[in-house]
Amino acid sequence: MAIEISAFAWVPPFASGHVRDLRPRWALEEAGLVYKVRLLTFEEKETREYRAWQPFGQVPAYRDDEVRLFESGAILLRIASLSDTLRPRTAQEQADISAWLFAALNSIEPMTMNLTLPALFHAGEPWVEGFRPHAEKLVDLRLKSLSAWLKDREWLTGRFGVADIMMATVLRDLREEAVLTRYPVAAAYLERCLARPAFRKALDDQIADHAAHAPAETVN
Ligand SMILES: N[C@@H](CCC(=O)N[C@@H](CS)C(=O)NCC(=O)O)C(=O)O
Repeated sequence: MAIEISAFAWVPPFASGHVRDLRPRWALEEAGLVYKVRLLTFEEKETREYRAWQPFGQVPAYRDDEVRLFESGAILLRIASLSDTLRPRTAQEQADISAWLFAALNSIEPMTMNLTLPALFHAGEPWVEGFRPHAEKLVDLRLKSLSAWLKDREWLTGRFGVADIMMATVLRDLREEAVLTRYPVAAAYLERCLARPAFRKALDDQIADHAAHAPAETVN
């Protein structure tokens, strides 16, 4: 199976290590599947050819011998289906993995982005500080529920899988936020996920790709 994913050749330093191709990279490393990374410039993501693969001009996109698709959640489910270690073994396990993967994307990520993006992209604008307590309260509510679920569990479903990869990449953006320290169960779960060698490899590879393609003016 010839697997290829897309990623950006370079992003500014604040984003390096956080771009969403980290998700399929991590899943493919867990699965032990061989894959290629197609590195794109910002101009290439606008081309007709790339938009036919990823209609929004975003990364990641994915293809193998049988399918091509986009959206990191859909990609992780495809990778799981190809992997002896990540593949669900029962209908209920498949349902649990889908439910938790969508929960990470749809019930938690919008809240975490509300909290982190204003400070990143609107720093200094007058509305940001006023919005922050509201955003933090919504994250707080979600972390409370997640912590209750994880209390006596090592992973979201019976064993480590792509739902955990998705949840960990979402929660990771809260690592600098005080709100996570109020939820030690969720924080410990996150660190458990990030301690996996496959995460480290995916992270190092993404950062190395960006470093290798940094524009000359950004290199000291
Ligand atoms: N829902 C998409 C989001 C992908 C996404 O936001 N990718 C960002 C990088 S992390 C991107 O390509 N941004 C460039 C753009 O939107 O033009 C997914 O999960 O795959």
